[in-house]
Amino acid sequence: MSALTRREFLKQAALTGLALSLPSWPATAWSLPKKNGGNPLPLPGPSGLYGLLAPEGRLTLTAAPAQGALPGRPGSPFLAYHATQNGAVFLNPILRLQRGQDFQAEMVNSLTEPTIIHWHGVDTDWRQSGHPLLAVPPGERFPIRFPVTNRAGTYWYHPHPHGLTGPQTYFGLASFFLVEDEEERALAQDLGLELGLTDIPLLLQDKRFDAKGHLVYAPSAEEKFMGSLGDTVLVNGLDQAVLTASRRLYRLRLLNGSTARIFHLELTSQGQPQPMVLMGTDAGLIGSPVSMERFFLAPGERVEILVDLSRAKEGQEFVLANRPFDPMHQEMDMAGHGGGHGEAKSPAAAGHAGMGGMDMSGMKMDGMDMPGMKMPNMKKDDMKMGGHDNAQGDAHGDAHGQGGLAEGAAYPLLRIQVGPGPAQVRKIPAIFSSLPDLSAIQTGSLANTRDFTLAARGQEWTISGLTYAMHETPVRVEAREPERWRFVNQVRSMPHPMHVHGYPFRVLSRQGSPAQVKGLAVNPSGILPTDLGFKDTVLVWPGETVSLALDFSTPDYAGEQTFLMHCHNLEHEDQGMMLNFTVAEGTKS
Ligand SMILES: [Cu+2]
Repeated sequence: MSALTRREFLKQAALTGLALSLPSWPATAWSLPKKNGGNPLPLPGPSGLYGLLAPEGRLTLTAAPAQGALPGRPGSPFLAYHATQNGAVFLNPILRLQRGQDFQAEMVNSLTEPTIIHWHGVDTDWRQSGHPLLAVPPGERFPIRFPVTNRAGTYWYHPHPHGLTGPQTYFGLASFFLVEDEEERALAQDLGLELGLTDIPLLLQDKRFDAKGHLVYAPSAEEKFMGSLGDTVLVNGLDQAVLTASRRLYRLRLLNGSTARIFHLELTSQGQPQPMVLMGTDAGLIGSPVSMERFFLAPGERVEILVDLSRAKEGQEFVLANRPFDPMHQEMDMAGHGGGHGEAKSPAAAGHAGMGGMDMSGMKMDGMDMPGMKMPNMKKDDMKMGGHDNAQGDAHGDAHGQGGLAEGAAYPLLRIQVGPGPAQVRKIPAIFSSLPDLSAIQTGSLANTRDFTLAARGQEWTISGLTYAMHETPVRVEAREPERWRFVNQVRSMPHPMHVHGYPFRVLSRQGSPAQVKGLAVNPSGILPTDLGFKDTVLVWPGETVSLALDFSTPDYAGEQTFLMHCHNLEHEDQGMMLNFTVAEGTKS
């Protein structure tokens, strides 16, 4: 049995093996009727799937099958973190923590393969961060304990066993880890926001279902290289979701929990773009509000936006949608071979293709001005690309659309329907947070600069020419000082969302950005609105160099640390686009 076949076998076993030993989740609770052409958006309640759970004491999180827990998919395999508190039963609870709290839990592995929880973006000593070295075998437990020291923000948790992060996350193991602090509480009160009602976590994940409505995940070699895309986008576990809203302010906390899909989000009403006010990024509030019309959200990233519906009319509909963009899968471009991707299997699939190494952004097609845009359902043959040879890269029209949803296509994610009732007007404050000024970092001394090159080697992705070796530490941070890290993506590449464990970072600059990205920049350094806050995951486009500032003195963990940096395209991560880095002992040692 080859390693991959064996892995596939283990995965299937994980999904079925323990189903009998745990009570099956009542599927009928989620057999939701479609209403107004959509499904009511599941909002986090006091229990159940994605219920709100503020831990009191020590929590048990059991990673286990939860067949039928996915709304409207009664027979589908699913995995979830099971928890109970005060008699309430939760699956994938949205954990709600207060800064300063001592978080205590125990993970129980009731899968049939190793697992471990990564607290994504959360400050934890490396031994608590879900390093794959610490994955526990089936039937075993892992103690979790750390003080919550992060600033308030939308963090999350998901598995991190090496080679299995993609399938375990895909089959359901993921949820939010929301931290609150004084600043956050004051702001929420000011804006009249209530978590679960008007402050809504939205988990965005694309999935693929078979004819029976069962989740499937079986990426081909090509999909492991490119990332596996689903044909249905779920919001909090449900597709075609509709939120019935009041005429007031809403905060949406968007988390891209897909394995590979990048979203390019906009809000429209009656075909017109509507402003979204950026409030926070991966690791908490930004300094001041920024109005945006669109933004990219890559796997692992979070964005918090405010949507003001106080001036909307009763019955008015808003749509949170993916806006067409060039996914820039350029890994084969310019080489003239274009092999390995096969022919486009359908017109829709062609929409996933890269554009022959050319920066399509801003190009004119048939007289149309298409800034950073392509026609998702257009056959290559139909495209006339004046002045460019379109011959090469044609075989590039891969089948990533998988008969459905090309990454750069236009499609709705969530519809918001405005209900009756009086308007409640709240003023958005001019300042959200006393975020440290970026210029202080730029002018300050960055002790060291490290470059990490992102490139393909054959059918695998590498970081500075390396792939993951569990027991090797190719990157050693010897002094706990601020450093500049630069992710340098090749032109003949694809977008890689790079995630660094253990230390939040600030984005200093973007160079060589494609036009569809550059057009969003807020300053001469090329950074985007969604780069303005603290981050833990940053999307690096083909040809781009993204510079980050990391401060290895904060948090000041005790003893030498061994953290990970990796691509958060989970197929890439599982295939080894990941490195260990160590940080030398600090003052606490
Ligand atoms: Cu990647």
